[in-house]
Amino acid sequence: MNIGIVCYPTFGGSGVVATELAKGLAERDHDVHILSYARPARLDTFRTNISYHEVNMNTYPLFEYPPYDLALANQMANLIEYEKIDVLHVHYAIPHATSAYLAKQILGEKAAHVPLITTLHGTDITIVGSDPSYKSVVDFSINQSDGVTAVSNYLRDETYERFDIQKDIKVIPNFIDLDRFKKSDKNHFKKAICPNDEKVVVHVSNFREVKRVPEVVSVFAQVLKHGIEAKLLLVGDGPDRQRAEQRCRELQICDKVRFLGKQDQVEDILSIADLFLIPSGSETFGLAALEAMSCSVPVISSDIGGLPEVNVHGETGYLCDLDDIDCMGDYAVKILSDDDLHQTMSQNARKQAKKFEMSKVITEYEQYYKQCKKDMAQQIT
Ligand code: GMT
Repeated sequence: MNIGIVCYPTFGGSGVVATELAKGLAERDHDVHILSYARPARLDTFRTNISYHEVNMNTYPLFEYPPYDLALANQMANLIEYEKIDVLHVHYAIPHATSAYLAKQILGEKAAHVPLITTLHGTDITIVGSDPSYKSVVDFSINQSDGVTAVSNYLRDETYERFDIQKDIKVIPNFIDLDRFKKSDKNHFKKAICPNDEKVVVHVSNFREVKRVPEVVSVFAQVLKHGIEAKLLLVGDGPDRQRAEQRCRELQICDKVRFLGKQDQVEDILSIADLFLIPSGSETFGLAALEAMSCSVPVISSDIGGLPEVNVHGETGYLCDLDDIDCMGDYAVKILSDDDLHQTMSQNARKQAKKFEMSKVITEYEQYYKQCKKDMAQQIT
């Protein structure tokens, strides 16, 4: 198949899922065209059957806000007309699903055989998409898609709850490359970071408010309070970094906390981790948790959104009520001070990650593309 994939170029979340899907499809001999405003972080090396198309936006003195969605629609229409794509798959509804609808309208009959598939990822539904300033457009664009998928059961249910959706939403979960994300020997790194063989607690995110990074620091402080020698590695960057640094200063634990910034090889850091913390206020799936689990790292998360579909309480780690720092601190101490429990949970984490194995999920997407194409062909005749 000749597949168009539209995504954000981000280091995490939907950008990663879309790019890894593109790479997986290309390995199966599909031709893939990726459309984004910058080269996606995970599109690292040249591949013969992946073409990257950067969305070109002409600025003009009148535009205080250059209309990205229009430039995107224009380029999508070109992709359909000149690259002859069979399927247009957009990741994150805003504005991708809307631009895709417009592209198809522009082409009319010429695009009638090309299904528009929208994958809902998270805040496009739960936060920004539900905001009154976007809600009607999101509702409309989802309903105009020929196929709709969501990355968790929670997100599917939440979409039906918040919007007036007439379409079937198929759940296709996020996935993991088990060969890349596995525990490997990084002893030199561990020695450099933890010369006294301290335990390693890790958090990875884009440091937005919803990720609760200062709370990660507070949970970690409880670990130290219980006399456990440990280091906290914070991976990523974003708006809440300063608040997290401030929390370290308030708790006087800055010497135990390392801010590593954005990193490409997260699996190397996860390889030396003993525990992963993800106390998010909203999380439709929690890809970062899955990456940790695939590296055999137990997870402590908040009990919200799609996280319980990934992290199983008492098996792969623990789930606590939102913002219950004491609960997370107690469980962190429990895991880090009991070697047998830690080993069992590490093994369970890897086992659970295997349920989200990449090739299985890519096959689900391939089958869904075929199904949507078939349905469209029937509609036309
Ligand atoms: O909102 C974000 O953090 C970004 C967003 C995205 O679409 O890039 O992340 C969401 O999608 C990820 C991939 O499907 C999920 O693993 C995240 O849980 C989800 N984030 C939130 O719901 C906050």
